[in-house]
Amino acid sequence: MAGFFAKLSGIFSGYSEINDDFYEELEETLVMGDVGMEATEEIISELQDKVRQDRLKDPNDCREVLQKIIISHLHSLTDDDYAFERNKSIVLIVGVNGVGKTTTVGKLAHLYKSQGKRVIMAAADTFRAAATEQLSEWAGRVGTDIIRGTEGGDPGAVVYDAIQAAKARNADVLLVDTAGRLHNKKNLMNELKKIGSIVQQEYPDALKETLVVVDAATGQNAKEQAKEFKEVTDVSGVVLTKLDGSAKGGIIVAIEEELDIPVKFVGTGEKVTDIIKFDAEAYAVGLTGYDPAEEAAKQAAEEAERQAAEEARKSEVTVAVSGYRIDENEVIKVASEQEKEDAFAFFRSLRKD
Ligand SMILES: Nc1nc2c(ncn2[C@@H]2O[C@H](COP(=O)(O)OP(=O)(O)OP(=O)(O)O)[C@@H](O)[C@H]2O)c(=O)[nH]1
Ligand SMILES: [Mg+2]
Repeated sequence: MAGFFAKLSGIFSGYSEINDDFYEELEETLVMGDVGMEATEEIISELQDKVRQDRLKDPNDCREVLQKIIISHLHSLTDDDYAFERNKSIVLIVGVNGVGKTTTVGKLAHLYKSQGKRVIMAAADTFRAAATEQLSEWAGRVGTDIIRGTEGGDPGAVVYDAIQAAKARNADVLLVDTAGRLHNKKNLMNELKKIGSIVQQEYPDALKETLVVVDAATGQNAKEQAKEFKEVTDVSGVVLTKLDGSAKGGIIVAIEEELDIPVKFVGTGEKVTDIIKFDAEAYAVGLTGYDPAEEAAKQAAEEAERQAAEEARKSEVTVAVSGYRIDENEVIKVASEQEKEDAFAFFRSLRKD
């Protein structure tokens, strides 16, 4: 990730004026960072408008503007977007193979369990050998119940059983791990539709959240995958995994801009605690290097320094004034023998003129 973030936030100090080269490098960096052509062009054009309008001259002044523009291209997530966390809910974790679905189930289970919620996992990836084992390991590690099916069995049946268990055990959150690969894509999508209708039928009073997991390292493919899932299921959010190892990360803007799905979680590593809720402001701050909190702290520090300098200057003035005080007694009192002689010599010489 450092690649894109460091590069973008470093551009501003590399130019002494806002010129075509500056815009070009900015554009290239955004595109290379996976922001995508569409969003990049809009962002640059909005920046140019604002620069013209406010007659900005210093590239550094673009940081704040760009930060705000980026935020405006992202969803501002509210509590409503995470309503499933506060209500009885079923969370379907979907995505193609290897993106980090099972790991995300483990991380979310840990997160909610640590908040005192009753969590149940459903191992609905019955297709891949060892998938259920992998989820069972997570369940053991986190300390949650897990509903398992048989390998090659019907994922719909697992979801059905899990819903009955969730009702019987009064679970707060039911997390469903699904397969990333079936015999073909059509099968996969059909399976998800089937799971969706079982949920609708069996658990209508639970809030349904469908999170599509995509891997940051796959760039534009991540966006395409999210799009395909959006077409067949009610995707309510994206989990972007492996942002820790990615030199990019602009795909968040592309997904939100082009697909209009909010990124709700970001995977930041392989550990159970390596998941964060996405925050548009923190993201834009990281990207542009313009940090209002840091800026305020810097200004406060500068003001304190200025005041200290002012105090120092005042006391210097006092010294200077007292040093030149036209008070012979005072001068005599503070001056050394030599200085006294010099003063006398001076006044003597004046007298001679
Ligand atoms: N660095 C990093 N690795 C991650 C993250 N999330 C998942 N992984 C790793 O990605 C690999 C695949 O994760 P899984 O959770 O098995 O992915 P999956 O989508 O369930 O895969 P299938 O079940 O095969 O479809 C594992 O090695 C995880 O440790 C993340 O946020 N950061
Ligand atoms: Mg899996």
